[in-house]
Amino acid sequence: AMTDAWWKSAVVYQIYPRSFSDSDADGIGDLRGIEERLDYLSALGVDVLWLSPVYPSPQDDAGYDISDYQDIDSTFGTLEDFDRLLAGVHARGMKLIMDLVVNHTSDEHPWFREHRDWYWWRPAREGMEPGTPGAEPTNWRSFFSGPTWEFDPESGEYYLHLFSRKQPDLNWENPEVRHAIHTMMNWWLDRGVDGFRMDVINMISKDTALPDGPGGDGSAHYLCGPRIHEFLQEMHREVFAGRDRKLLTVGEMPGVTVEQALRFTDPARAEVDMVFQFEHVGLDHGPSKWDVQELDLLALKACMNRWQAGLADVGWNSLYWNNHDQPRVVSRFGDGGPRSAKTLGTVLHLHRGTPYVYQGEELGMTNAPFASIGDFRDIETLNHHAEAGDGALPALRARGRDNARTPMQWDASPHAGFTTGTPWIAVNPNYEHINAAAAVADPDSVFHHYRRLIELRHTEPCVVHGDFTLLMPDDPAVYAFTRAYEGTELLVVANWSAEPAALEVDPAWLGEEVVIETGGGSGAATLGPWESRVYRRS
Ligand code: TEU
Repeated sequence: AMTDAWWKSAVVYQIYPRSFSDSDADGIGDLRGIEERLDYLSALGVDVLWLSPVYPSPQDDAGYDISDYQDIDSTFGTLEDFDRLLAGVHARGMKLIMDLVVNHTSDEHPWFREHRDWYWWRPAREGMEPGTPGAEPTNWRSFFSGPTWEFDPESGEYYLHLFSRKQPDLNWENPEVRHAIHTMMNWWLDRGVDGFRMDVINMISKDTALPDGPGGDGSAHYLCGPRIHEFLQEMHREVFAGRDRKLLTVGEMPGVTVEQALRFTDPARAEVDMVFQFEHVGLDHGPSKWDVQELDLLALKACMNRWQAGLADVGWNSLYWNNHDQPRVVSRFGDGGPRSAKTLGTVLHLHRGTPYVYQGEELGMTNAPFASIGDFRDIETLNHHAEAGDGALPALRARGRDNARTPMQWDASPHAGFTTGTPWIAVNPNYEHINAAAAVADPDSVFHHYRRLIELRHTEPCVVHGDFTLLMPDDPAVYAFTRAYEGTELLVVANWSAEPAALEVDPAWLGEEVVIETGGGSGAATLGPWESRVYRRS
């Protein structure tokens, strides 16, 4: 069986390769560029690297539309480059997990032409003229705007795509599909890869009747569908069970609930080690992510508390604020400045679960100032703009996925040292003061704060195993909680606001050792704006 639970004390760093580091001046990050930065990642102290997709792809959805699962897109390099990178990662005692995107392939994958029954094909709706609006087999809407069915004039039928029309959904009901995926996964594990982040993996089981959904929302018929646990348990048997080395699997599961996550991550069920849930990153928008709203800290504290309590005894949490789909948390939940970046990091990393650091989060990288629609690159954003027009620009700027995809800011040289060519997307102009070189040189930087948080997780068992108890649950500005394990207690207090805040905790704590802090306080019982502290007593 897999060597259990090593990942409970691990920290994962997500690399978005196209924006990380460009070694050949084509303006796009690549594998050799990552290899050149391994010492930086090692210095930060992370244990696992998660690479967003680097497989051959037409890049319709930035590589999440794969046309060959067992090669490297020439933009990023070659399989030899990959093997050298993997060796470099392992030589530094780190692990590398790949992004597994198997709910759908690219429409340019040979499978789409060779195996019609590996996908979802349906005739037009009863009594409707094929190819006319409204004739789609279901009323489901795509994550990228428009219907989830693309008409194929040649066959007179439609194929299903929950995402872009160039991302046809695989039909997991077909055992040939499942076998082909397992074979591919084993090929990567045999190559030395240490596991997978599984893209929208809770969408692979659909209600085969493909019924309509309320107002076009078909999600009840494709999220955590009837055979999802069966498929994941079969995958575990066919791919992971026989291997006796430290592996990590994390399932990305939009819409997953605590109760469902308990089943997915219960080790006795042998499905996945942890999941990415989306409740906390859904609290500051309406039914659509473009309905921008302010975060209510009380709702966030209640949500995180529910996930901590729900998986306290069985199962395991992932912990994230950022990824390549989310706006930069320091701009979204913080005030854009370094102290709030440190405090958001402290709050997240002191929860019980495995933390994920997204490239640049450790520098306090911020959302970018997209002046016009021409500055954006992401299909989700461009399709929404095509529907909603320039009136949507403020929402696109606040919540567009490109905020996370501007180039990693390495130093104050042109293009932030990301490339000596022309970057595929503009570098954030604030790179002159927010960059890795400056951060590594400044002991008070966000980088060193994250390094200390990671070091604390590696040295303090209470961070990994400690029971979580939320304090001051009704305080609208202070996020406070304790962790307790085998006689050691930690108290985390954070002022999630721009105003000083009174600290209503047992005063005995205020004389205890402070293990990590941001500074900026105005006295023991008062937290300064965005100030946080972690006390320890045993
Ligand atoms: O994202 C899953 C997903 O649902 C996202 O579309 C997310 O909910 C949305 O973007 C929030 O704004 C995964 C990948 O992370 C994403 O990059 C891909 O576009 C998507 O699946 C399809 O592969």
